[in-house]
Amino acid sequence: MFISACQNSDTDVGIEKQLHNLVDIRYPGLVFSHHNQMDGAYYFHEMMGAGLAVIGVDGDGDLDVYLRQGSVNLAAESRDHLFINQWAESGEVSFVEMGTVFGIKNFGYGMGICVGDYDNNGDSDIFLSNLGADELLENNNGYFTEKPGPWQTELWSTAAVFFD
Ligand SMILES: [Ca+2]
Ligand SMILES: [Ca+2]
Ligand SMILES: [Ca+2]
Repeated sequence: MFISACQNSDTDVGIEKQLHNLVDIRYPGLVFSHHNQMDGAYYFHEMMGAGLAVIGVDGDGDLDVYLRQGSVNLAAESRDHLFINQWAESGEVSFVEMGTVFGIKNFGYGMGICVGDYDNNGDSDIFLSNLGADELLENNNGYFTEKPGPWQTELWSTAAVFFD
């Protein structure tokens, strides 16, 4: 994870420069590699990144991280990853990948993600946009189940948003 910070300095030629520093912030357990499943055919979607969401999935007050994966490979490392923050439990920010424990089964080629309480019951639900059928994951006491609906069409979606 990279955080960009700005500082004003270096006025050696009378022009104030803005220096941008990238700070590498690493937390234990938050390790992820995005796979685009490229095979030499140079498909357009292979050059696109994938979305992420910072979301409190388990209601313990610390923020967890959901990362999309760009592959339809069924291997575990090629699926979406849900990293559960251990801050509330241990007092230290560290993460454990627990996607399957929370019901995350995504096998689609991931593009975007948005989070909102679509059913207005107080917990955060997830919408996944894919190259192919999109997915609405309803939060049921911290366990996500896929809801069927018209979003399950074989179209290509990228960004998504819940709004009122
Ligand atoms: Ca949490
Ligand atoms: Ca936690
Ligand atoms: Ca909800």
